[in-house]
Amino acid sequence: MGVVNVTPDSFSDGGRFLDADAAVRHALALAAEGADILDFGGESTRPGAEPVGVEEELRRVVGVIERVAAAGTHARLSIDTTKLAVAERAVDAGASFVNDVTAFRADPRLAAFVAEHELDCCLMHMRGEPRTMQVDPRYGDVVDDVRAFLEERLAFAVAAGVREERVMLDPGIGFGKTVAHNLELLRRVHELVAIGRPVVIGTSRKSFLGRITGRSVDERLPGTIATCVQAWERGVRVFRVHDVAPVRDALAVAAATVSGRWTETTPSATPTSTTS
Ligand code: HH2
Repeated sequence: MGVVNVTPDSFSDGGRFLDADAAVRHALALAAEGADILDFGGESTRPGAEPVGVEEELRRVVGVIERVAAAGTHARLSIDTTKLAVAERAVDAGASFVNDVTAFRADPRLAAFVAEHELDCCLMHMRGEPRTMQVDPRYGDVVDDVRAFLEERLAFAVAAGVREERVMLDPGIGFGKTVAHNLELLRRVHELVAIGRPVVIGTSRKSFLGRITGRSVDERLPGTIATCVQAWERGVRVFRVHDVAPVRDALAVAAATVSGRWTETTPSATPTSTTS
């Protein structure tokens, strides 16, 4: 899942793709790198972020989704929103997947909308809301608490008519969690995989990687890859990342190493040298 943030204030790439042309180019580049899902967001959820109004969120994402859909990519188009009105317009524009970081809590009507239109969705765990979520987060056992939350939200979605096969679950790395909570969730992510739905993780460039490595936000790809490979080994199959090609390569090699099977791939661009 490649991240396309059409925002001025996202934590790692805010402002880079606010311009619609740049966002469309970026989305198509991520698809060409092998993203199977493109996740478009018009509202940052970074800690402390201020909410964005419906009109502004629509203005940022709808035209971009329309243009990417018109370009005819193989990738599914996902709308990262908590608002029904945004999901409705995004689906009209070509999206078929709803990624809701509140797991249908901000707007419970989203569940019926997803059911009615037979969309796929990702339900994520978050403690509190972005403005305050990093203020002294506490859990009993973080994995048990997140698991219970995700099971409850899955049951809510199913009761609203969403087919279980259409739901992915996400522990919400960095959403109301300390470094220790994030690491515990990753170490025991197989306990969430055991719920029986595909698990999504979004560790890409997040601050806990910077806390461990001392690296700034655009230097966290190696840390991101380490978490994706480790989570893949524990059963995670969907990775929400900013850098699609390097993560795909790392996962392809990890998968080949574990299974002993691989698909022979011919280099698309053979490096040229002026001395040979
Ligand atoms: N993380 C972010 C946003 N949406 N959705 C899911 N399912 N899982 C995540 O971990 C997740 C998410 C935050 O990352 P980003 O979109 O890069 O930043 P921002 O929220 O500042 O735009």
